Amino acid sequence: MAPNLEDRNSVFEFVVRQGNGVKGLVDSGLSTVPEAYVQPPEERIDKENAIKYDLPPIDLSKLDGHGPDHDEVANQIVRAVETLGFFQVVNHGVPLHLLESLKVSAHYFFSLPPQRKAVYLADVSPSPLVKYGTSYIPEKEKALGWKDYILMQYTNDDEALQHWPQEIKELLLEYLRSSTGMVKKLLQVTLGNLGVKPDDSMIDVLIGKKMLSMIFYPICPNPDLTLGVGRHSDIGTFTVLLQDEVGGLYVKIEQDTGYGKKGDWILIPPTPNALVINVGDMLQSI
Ligand SMILES: O=C(O)CCC(=O)C(=O)O
Repeated sequence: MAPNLEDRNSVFEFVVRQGNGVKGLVDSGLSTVPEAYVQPPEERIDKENAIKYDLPPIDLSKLDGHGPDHDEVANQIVRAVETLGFFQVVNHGVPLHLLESLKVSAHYFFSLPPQRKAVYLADVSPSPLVKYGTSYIPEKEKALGWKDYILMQYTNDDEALQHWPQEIKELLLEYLRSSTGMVKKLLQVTLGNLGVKPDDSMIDVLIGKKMLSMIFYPICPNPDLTLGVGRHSDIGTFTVLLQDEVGGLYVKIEQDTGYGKKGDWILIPPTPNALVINVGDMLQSI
C-alpha cells in the first residue's frame, strides 16, 4: 500500500523496511519530495555556483609504451591524484560494450518488482555478501537519501557466482576483473611516483576488499532539496565510477588548488566512454 507521504514513519516503513525503495515511492506517484527526504540547507549542494570540471580525460592507452607519452600520462595521473583526487580516464581497457551492458543491467535490476529486490534487504539477504537498500544508515540520517542501491562484496569468483544476483553476476564479475586491471596500473603509476615499485602481492594488499555497487537515482521532483549519496569520502585506494548520461556527481574542494578554492563544489560531468576515478582515504593517507 502507498505510504502517507506526510508521515515520516509511514514513508520509512514503505521505503526502507518493506524494501520498496525510492523507486517504489516514485512509482506510487508523488509531485513533491516528502519531508523525510529534505536535506538541511547546510547539507545541500550549491549547484548554481559549482564549477564544471573541464579537463580532458586521461588517455590510459598511452601508459602502455615507454616513451614520452607514458611519462606525460603518468604525470597527469599523479597531478590529479595529488590535487583534486578525482579524474576521468578513457581507453582504460574496460570494454565499452561491457560498460553499456552494465547500465542496462542496473536499470534491469532496479526495475524488478520490489519483492524481487527485497530478498537482499540486510536482515533477510541469503548472503552477507549482497545487500540491497536505500539510505546507507536510514535510522541515523537526518534526511533519507534519494537513491536505491545494491552492494556486492567480492571474496572470490566461486562465492560471487553462488551469491550475487543470478541475472547480472557474470557481467559484474567481468567488469570487476577488467576494472581491477586498470586500478592496478593506476596504483603502479601513483606509487612509482613515490619511488615504490609494488609487486602483485603488495598491490593486492593495497586494494584490499573489493566491492561493487549499483546505485539508482530515481527522477526527483525537487532535486535541489535532496541528495542521492550525501557527503562522504571513500575508504579504499581508488573508486571507479561509471556514470550514465544524466550526471549529478559533485566534489567539494578541501583546500585551495588550481581547480578552485576550499569549499567550492565541482561538477564532474559524464563523458562518453570515460570512467571516473576517485582517490580514497587509504591512498590519500600514503
Ligand atoms: O553515484 C555516484 O556517482 C557516486 C557514488 C558514490 O560516491 C559512492 O557510492 O561512493
